[in-house]
Amino acid sequence: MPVRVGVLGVGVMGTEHVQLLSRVVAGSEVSAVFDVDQRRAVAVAGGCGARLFDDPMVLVKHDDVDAVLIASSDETHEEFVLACLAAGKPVLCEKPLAPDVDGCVRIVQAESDLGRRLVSVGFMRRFDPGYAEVKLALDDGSIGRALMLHCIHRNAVWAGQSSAASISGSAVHEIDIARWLLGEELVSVTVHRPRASERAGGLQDPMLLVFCSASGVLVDVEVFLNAEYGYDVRCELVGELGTVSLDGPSPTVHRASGQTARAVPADWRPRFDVAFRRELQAWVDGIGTAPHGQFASAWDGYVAAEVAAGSIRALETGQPNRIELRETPALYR
Ligand code: ISE
Repeated sequence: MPVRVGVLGVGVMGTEHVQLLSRVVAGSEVSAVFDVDQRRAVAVAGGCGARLFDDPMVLVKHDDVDAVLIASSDETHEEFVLACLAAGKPVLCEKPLAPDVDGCVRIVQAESDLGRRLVSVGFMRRFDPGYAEVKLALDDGSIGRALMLHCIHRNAVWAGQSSAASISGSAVHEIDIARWLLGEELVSVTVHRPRASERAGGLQDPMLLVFCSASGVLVDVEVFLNAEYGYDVRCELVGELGTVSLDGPSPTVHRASGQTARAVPADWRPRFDVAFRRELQAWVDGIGTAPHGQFASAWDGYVAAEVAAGSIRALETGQPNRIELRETPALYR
């Protein structure tokens, strides 16, 4: 029997997930779809043979839904994840787990009270083959102890609401991947504000976030969301014996007319295509058994939100900020 997935929200990411779950991932089908935009929901449900729901809470509880994928707008995430926990159903929630730290804490509390792990957060970079190799080079000792991590996060265009939103929506991926790669927490942050691009509509773009990890590794992150030329994510981990870095922005090199060229993807979907496939396959494979250890848990979702909130404070005050985390509940230790 395939795992029957109900999808809440079929905008850009939800539609992408529906296509992968119904056509690419082995052992899954999309059985139910909800979206606030009925026309969009009808089109997506029709394309994959799913049943259409006009109430997300009815979808979550329905017997034809074994697991739920949340790709709706950020402000709905907490309510939907809590409903999945109440129904005892595995849930994969796109980042952010909740729009603010308190919402994440409520989810962590609800899952802890339940006493079993059902929540995974869609930090898909953990399933990217390039990042996996960076992690392996650190874990197998070949580059020695980590000293510095240099990260770049560029979007082609971004019409965001605020400079803070570029931290909570984009830099948050760097926060999660830095914790995952280094296997330790980020304990302080400073945010530098260079001259802003005139194309950034008054937002602070670019910005440079500098974190320090618990053991003293320095992590610098350039976030530049109106970089114009394409979607470009880079990462180099510097160790005592060598360095390891992502080779990007795309895997293929063209040589013609006396030039060497690599295409730059337009956005994160082609860049992380393999990661999304592997993430969804791992999630489907883990349903009914234990969640795959590579997934960000609800606790990781909380920590990412807490570090992002600390970074936003550092952006606003211009001062270094210490990041204090709550005590890790037993379920996540
Ligand atoms: C977008 O919302 C994402 O989640 C992408 O992964 C990220 O790289 C991009 O900057 C965000 O705007």
